[in-house]
Amino acid sequence: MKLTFRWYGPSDRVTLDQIREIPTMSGVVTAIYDIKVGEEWPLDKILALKKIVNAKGLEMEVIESVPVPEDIKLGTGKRDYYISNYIKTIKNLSKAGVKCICYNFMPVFDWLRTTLAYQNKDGSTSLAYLEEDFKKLDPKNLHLPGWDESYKPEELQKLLSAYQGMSHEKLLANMVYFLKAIMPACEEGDVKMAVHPDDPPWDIFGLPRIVSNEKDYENLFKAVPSKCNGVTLCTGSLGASRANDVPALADKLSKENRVFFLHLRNIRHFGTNDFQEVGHPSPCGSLNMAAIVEALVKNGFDGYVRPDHGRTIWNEPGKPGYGLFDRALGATYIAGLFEEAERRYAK
Ligand code: DNO
Repeated sequence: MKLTFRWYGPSDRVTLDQIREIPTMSGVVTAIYDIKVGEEWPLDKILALKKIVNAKGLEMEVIESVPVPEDIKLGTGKRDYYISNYIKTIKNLSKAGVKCICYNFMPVFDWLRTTLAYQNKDGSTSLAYLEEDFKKLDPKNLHLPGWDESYKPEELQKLLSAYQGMSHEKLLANMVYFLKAIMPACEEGDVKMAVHPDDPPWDIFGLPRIVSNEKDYENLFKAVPSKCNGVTLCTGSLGASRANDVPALADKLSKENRVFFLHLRNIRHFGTNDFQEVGHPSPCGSLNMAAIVEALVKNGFDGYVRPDHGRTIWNEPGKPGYGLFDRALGATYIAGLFEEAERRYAK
C-alpha cells in the first residue's frame, strides 16, 4: 500500500514539509480548487501543482476530488458537455501521472454532520452527527457546519426542486451513463475511478443516495464491470450505518479488485443513528480497524491509503477534521496495522 495524506494545496495550513516528515508517507492526495465545477482542468495547471509536490519528494498520484456536476447527476441536457470536459480532465491527469480519482455521486450535499466540535471527555473535539439536531434542519434555510454555502439560498432551492421525484433507480442510471462514457478514457490512461460512499450512508432531505451498502455496490459493478470502476473504501462513512459490516465489505470488495483507495477512520455509534468521529485506533470507537486492514491485505490490496478526519487535539487551529496532529497519529497507527498484516500475509 501507499500511505498518503490529504493536502488542500498551497494555501493549506498543513504544509508539505510537515507531511513529508510523517513516517512512511509516500505522497499527497489533492485537487485543483480554483476551477469551476464542470470545467476542464488544464494540463499546465495540473503539472504546476505536481511540480510543487514532487519538489518535496512527495508523489501526486491520487486526486480527491474531481467533482461531478449536478447536471450529470440529474441527467440534464447539458450532461454530455460536462462529461466531455470530465474526459478531458481524466486525460490530462493521466498525462501528469495521476493513477486514481476519488469522486462521489451524492446529490447536492457531500458529507454531512450536525456539529464540527463535539466535546470529547479527553478535551479534544470532533465531528459528529446527532439525529435530533438533524431533524431540526430546514433544507430551505440551511446553515450546516462545514457546508461551504457555495449555493445562494435561491440556487439551493432551485437545485432541490430539480431533484424532486428523483428515484434511486434514475440516479443509478445517470451514474451508469456517466461511468460508461468515461471508462474508455480511464482504461486507456490507466486511471482508476474510486467512488466515495455516501456520508452518512442513507438518504437525506428526501434526496436518494445510491453508494451506501453492499447491494448498491453490487448494482454498480454489475452495470459497469470495467476494471477501472472501483471504490474509495471510507470506513467512517460506511461504518456510520450499523447495518454495514465494514470488515466484510472490505473483504468482498477487495476480493473483486474494486478497492483502489482507502480512507481509514473510526467512529463511535450511540443512539439509533447518531455517531461521532473518534481517534483512529479500534478501542476508541465502534469499528474493528485491524480486521478491516487484515481483510484487505489478505486479498492482496495494494492501493492508496490515507488517514481520514482527525479530532482537533492539542488546540490546533484550522480546518476541523483536517488538522495535522490527529491525522499524523492516525497515519502511524495505520502504518503499524499494515506492517503487521503484511508480515502475516507475506507471500
Ligand atoms: C470528507 C471527504 C469527502 C470526499 C468526497 C469525495 O472529508 O471524505 O468530502 O472528499 O466525498 O468526492
